[in-house]
Amino acid sequence: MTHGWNDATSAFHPASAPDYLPRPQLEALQLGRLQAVVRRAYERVPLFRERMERLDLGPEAVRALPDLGQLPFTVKADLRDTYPFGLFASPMEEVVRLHASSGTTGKPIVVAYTAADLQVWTGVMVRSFAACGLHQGDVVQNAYGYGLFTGGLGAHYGAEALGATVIPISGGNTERQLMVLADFGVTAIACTPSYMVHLIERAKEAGVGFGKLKVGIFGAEPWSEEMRQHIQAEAGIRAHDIYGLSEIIGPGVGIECVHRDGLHLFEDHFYPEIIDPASGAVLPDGSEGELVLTTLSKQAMPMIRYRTRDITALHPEPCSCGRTIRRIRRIGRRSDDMFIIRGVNVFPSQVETALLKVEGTLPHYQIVLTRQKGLDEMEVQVEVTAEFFSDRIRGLEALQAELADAIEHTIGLRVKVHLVQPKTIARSEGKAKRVLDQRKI
Ligand code: DLL
Repeated sequence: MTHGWNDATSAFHPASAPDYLPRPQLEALQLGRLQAVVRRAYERVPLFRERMERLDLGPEAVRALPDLGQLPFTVKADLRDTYPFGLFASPMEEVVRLHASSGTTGKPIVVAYTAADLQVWTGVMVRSFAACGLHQGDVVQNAYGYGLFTGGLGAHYGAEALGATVIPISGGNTERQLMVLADFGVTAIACTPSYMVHLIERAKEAGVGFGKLKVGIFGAEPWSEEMRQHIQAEAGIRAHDIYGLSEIIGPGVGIECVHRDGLHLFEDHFYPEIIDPASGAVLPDGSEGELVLTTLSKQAMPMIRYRTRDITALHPEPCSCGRTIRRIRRIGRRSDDMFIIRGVNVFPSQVETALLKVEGTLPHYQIVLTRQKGLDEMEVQVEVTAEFFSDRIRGLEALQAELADAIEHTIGLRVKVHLVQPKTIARSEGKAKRVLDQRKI
């Protein structure tokens, strides 16, 4: 039997041990943690307590893992409705970090970590990097954005704790990224897959190579198998898919091992269920549905049955890497209307909120998503009012800038705004349409 750490294809790091626990031992650990986290949420977070009381349930209702299925779901709107700190289960003086991610309206959702939560996060990121075959001696260029986004700091702490050398370059400034990649002996890069495709394009144009790069850790947005093949062939590396979400911890909820046949979920900290998005019923392993996650060890912001909206399936079959933690299929789509541009989550409703703040436009708009040179672009077409159109042609540019400012203020991205004549946007086609380029990557 292989335990992974003897397996030449997979680097073992002592922190990876929970990946290989025998199932009964893992399930006993999960149950103990689940009971504790449900109690903590019930005792400290009014929203959880009220919802459970409404169903006549107390924390003692969880006697076995499947009992979790009786508990109410948590959704993104719950974070928005309790903005900013309403779901915290720790007093502020125990919270050592805050991050934020876009919500469905103008306000972001806020997530919190205690010192122990940061250790859990660092631990799952160490296990993620180790699963990609990285170890001390590797040089990691961390091109996920640093700041309120969880990608940058999450990957940073994990790579450092692994013992690797971290280059905290953050996102953007492609010329400098390419220079650092070649000159600093970088062996692994962490960024969004769309940014990697962009780096490949620019490297080609500049006639530069990827030096010692051997591994890429790509996530924060959906990407296809074709895109993986493209990246691997063009950059000469092994591309791994990493999954995570702010509400649960950030990056490091799951990752592909070297076999890259599904993402191993760090089940000792995040308990997965797959549900039918319409009825909410729990589905058996192997069925496609929405991923629901419960944090088993988070203190500052426990999440009970959080509906991720991400569509996948849970695979219990053992993996040839020896890990006993289950895998999920790669995520290609969501059950809601959120889309992701350059790693930033965007809801059409946020764009609408921004547009409605500006006079001279109608509530008719369309978001056009394109992919050029591997980078996702977003353009917003906005219909102007008839009066505005006839009276103030001169003012159109100012209006365009005002709308771009309003959107940037709301979603944190500068996008193109295109004004169109009254009555030209189809009323029935939905708010967002995706126009992919020919290369289908
Ligand atoms: O994107 C955390 C992250 C950072 C993951 C860096 C991986 C790497 P949020 O900004 O809260 O957190 O966005 C979470 O992004 O619900 C998915 O819809 C999507 N997503 C994240 N990773 C993947 C992936 C970070 N590997 C939302 N494949 C999630 C597909 C992904 N979608």
